[in-house]
Amino acid sequence: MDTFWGPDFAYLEREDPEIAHVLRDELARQRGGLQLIASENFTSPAVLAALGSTLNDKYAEGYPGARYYGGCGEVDRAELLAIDRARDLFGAEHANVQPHSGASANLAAFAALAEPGDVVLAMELPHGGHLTHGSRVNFSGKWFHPIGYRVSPHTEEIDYDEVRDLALAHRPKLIICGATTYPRLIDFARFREIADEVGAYLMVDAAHFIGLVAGRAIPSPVPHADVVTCTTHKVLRGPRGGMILSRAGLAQRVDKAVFPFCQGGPMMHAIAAKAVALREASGPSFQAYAQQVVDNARALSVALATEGMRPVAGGTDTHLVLADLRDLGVTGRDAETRCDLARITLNKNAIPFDPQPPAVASGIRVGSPSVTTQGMREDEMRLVGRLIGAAVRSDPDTSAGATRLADVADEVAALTERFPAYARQEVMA
Ligand code: DSN
Repeated sequence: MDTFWGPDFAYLEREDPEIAHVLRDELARQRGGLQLIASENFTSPAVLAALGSTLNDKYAEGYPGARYYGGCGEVDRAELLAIDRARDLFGAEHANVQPHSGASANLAAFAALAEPGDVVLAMELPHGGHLTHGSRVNFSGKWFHPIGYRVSPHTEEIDYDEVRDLALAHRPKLIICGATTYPRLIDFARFREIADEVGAYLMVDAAHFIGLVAGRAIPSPVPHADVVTCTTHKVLRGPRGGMILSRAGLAQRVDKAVFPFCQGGPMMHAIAAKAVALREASGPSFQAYAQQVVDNARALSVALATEGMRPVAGGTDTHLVLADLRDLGVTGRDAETRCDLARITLNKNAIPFDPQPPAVASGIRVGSPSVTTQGMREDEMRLVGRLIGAAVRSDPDTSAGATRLADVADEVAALTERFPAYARQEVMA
């Protein structure tokens, strides 16, 4: 008897060759290029197995032991394991593992901690924040009253005195720290002091760096925050999804905000996969991985600087580098396109006080989580920096540039062959 009905690629190929083709091509793309999007990673076969399982089929609105459907005994066990593992790994009093994404987790955190119209103090999007931190095109900016803080024009780091001044002037209900494009450490204790001074809740959006916290490579926000929201698919290397950690006193409010306020049925296959990833992240090998992610990002930052791409904020303490390309006279948009032609996947990104609109941007953001999962180290980062520099300087509309981009693509292929993604054949034949 089957004990597990797992991903069967041959079956999919027979049933739906068109979609099977897409899956095959995506695997080839991931294997054949450098994946430097700072928010991506390669999940393990065990995580993918849990995702591709029959837990997908189960409706389980509610929480373990208190569901609105029968037959939830098995999925309850998965969710309880995920909750226990999250609490243990992060030393959190409470964990909710149901948010479908980081944005859903943030919506629920707002719902738990604030009312529409309340003042929320958070980092502005062009300075490294997130859409859900008060952007006018998002619920957070439409339903709440956002006040934005910026990085200092001198250091390109958070100016904590400015944050305090804004907090004292605007008396926010909620203060948010945590960013998508901020390469330096955040002083959570300082944010806690400011929040206490004005009687605000402190929410840390740890989506980008929670994996580094899990791996003990950077300090944890958990002791300082009322609520920590995060994703599970970035450095943490789990399934696409979200999670909320909180103080015990906020547990009920957080749980009710996730379900029934923001979401209906939880994705039990994703929750099982979160449990798998949290277990993987709790061992010493993940700590070594997380430290290597930071070491690699630092090496990449130095290599990009050597190529004339100025690291914003002077470098990095985390998994990502934001590089200013203005000295090369190339926009972020052109750099992204050129790198793509050389099989280097990264994203254009606004730099602080960017003179360009976001769709053009003056910078690129690069991250080390995926290449570190492939086993690359500092030597390879120096090579990757050189390849990015060569690609960014090559204009594909000239024959010399097109030739150079093809040469870089060959060098990328040689590198990824030495450090293959998904080398183990059990993922897909
Ligand atoms: N889209 C994510 C990122 O790339 O940073 C944040 O939501």
